[in-house]
Amino acid sequence: EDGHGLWLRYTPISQEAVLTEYLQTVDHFEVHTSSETGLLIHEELTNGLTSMYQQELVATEGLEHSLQVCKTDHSLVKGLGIDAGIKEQIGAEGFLLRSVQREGKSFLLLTANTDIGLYYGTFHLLRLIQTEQSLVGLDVVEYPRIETRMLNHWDNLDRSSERGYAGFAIWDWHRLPDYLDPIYAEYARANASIGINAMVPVNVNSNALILTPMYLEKVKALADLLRPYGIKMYLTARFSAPSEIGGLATSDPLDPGVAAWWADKAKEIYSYVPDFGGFLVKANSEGQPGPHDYHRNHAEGANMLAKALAPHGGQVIWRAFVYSEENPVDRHMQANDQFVPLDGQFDDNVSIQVKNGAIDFQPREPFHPLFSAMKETRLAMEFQITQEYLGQATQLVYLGTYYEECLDAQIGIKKATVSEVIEGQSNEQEHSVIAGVANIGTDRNWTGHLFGQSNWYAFGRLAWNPDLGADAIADEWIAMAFDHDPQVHATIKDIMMHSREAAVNYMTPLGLHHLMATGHHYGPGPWVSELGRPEWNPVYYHRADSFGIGFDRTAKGSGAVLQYQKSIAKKFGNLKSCPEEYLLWFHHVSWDYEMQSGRTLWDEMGLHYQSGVDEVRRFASQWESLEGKVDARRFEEVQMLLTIHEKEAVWWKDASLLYFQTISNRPFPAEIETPKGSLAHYKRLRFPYAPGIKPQW
Ligand code: BDP
Repeated sequence: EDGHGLWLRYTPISQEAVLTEYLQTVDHFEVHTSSETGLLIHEELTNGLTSMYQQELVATEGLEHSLQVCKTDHSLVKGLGIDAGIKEQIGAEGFLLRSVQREGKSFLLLTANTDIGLYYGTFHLLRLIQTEQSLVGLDVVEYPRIETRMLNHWDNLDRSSERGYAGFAIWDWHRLPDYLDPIYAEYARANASIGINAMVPVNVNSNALILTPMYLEKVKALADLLRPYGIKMYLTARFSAPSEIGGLATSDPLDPGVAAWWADKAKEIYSYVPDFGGFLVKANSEGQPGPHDYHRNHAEGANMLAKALAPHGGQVIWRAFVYSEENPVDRHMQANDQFVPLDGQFDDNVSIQVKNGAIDFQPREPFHPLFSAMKETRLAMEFQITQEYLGQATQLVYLGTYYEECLDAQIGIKKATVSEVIEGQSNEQEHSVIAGVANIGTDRNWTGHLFGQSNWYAFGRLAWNPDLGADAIADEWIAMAFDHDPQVHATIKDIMMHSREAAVNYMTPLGLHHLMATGHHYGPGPWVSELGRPEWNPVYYHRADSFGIGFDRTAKGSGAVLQYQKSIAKKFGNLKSCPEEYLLWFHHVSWDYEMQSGRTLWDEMGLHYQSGVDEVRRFASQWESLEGKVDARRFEEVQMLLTIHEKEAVWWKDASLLYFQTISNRPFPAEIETPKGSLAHYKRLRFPYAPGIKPQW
């Protein structure tokens, strides 16, 4: 096995009794819809069931022991007590899976209002079988809690992938529209299996060429292919496109000529892709063009595009990851400073897409204060699936726990959580959006590291239902990605569930952040201090000095903590009540500060680094115990990567602690392993061809 099959391997049922039960429940199926999606359902059920049952399905027709797949308006559904309430509840993408009886015959009914609902229900049923759960007395009502569940690909038109660690981009723009690489359909199916229903194939650092007719032909071919899988296409819109490709003298959003250009462009795009989703925009961030270039604000920019899309039902997804040219007091505060004053001013078809934290996808960040600060604006979540700051494709880090930590965070308004904000207040999920920056590339196993697949999977499952829980999702993924061996399952789960905390510990414990090396972000560089702007430098973030370490964001410091609601600001802003995991995020703390453990901060920090390393060693030896129990190729791949992982964890610990020691002037506690190299050695390391580097503009 090479990992290409993802979580859709459909391995044989491991226990005779379970198989017997399944055969007594479903030994054949009928699909009563003949659309393209209906054909996909047919194919998936045939392949999935025959592969897991290890036998052909019986050739009988008739209800007994069958699975009947049909829409809610089909005659089969009548008289089965499926009322209007359920139909309304499952909506446009949900489904009902129920054991029913008609004329004394027992069968399983899969019904939905749409073909896509049936397709999602198909994968749900197959997942139940893959994870060997009982089908007896089944009664499942499922529907997604978030309307748009999308992948953002940071892929460039030349197939390079910004922050991609799994080879090249899968989108072969050169050979589109005539050559449809089979990987597109495989991609679409994998996404549909976890409910992802939207995608942006091009980088947020955008190229206006994607909006030209030559590329729109290609976009159309891809959109046509994705449609039966329920996946809608969006594009990134370069704000300066009117001047770059439209020949206009300005791209000022308030210029009527510019607005007309975008309105025409939208009309043109819809002539190629009638169900086009809309635009994802990175504006006035890291050198990208935007409304500020014309002294207009984000709302003026976003609304101009929104008005161009509105007649066609399109959406603007405007990113809040702003990173302006002026030196801010605290980069942490920029998004709130720029967006909060605009609350309530965005058009109805605009969502503001906010990264999970205020800095930049760091191994651990408290939730972004914007989630509690804009009550009149639709806020969308942006997670990073690709592991830019979490071990790239050499470290095993399961991110389900990270996503869950953020989604479950209470924002300080009644009992509301971040996920409730994204889902939309008062349960009206219209236009709610959750996005994940994809980790998919041309590598045979899709994600570079086999376990990167679990992050793609976890993102999709949480996007469908933010309450599923990282633990349960890990169980699902392991049961489907590996064979059914309880020891294998338990071992892998233990590794996964501890992996993210381990990474936080050997990289940036206790609230440290942004300490990675320059450019490629591979490995540690806490000493970096000479980059052009203060907030590009790790020293700006850790602020270590002879007194202590950490960024004072309290009222006495930058004041960033005050961007949270009062109760949260109080908790984070007080040294005593601030959770230790965020301590150095919000406070500048003495090296000798007494931690909850009774140790000094310096000692505690060292022990965190060491425990991160120890954990990775434990993962490696746990994995060794699976030799012969996991198929050879995947076993060896992960084994080799764990060797690299261990080296990198040691590197992070050694380089960071040696550097901080030059400032703290304190000895390492006894438990700390002697560093392998010198600080000078670590400072000299260079990686000119590390993957995923951002293109220069
Ligand atoms: C940072 C990445 C950079 C992205 C930027 C963004 O380093 O490559 O362009 O985020 O989200 O994390 O726009």
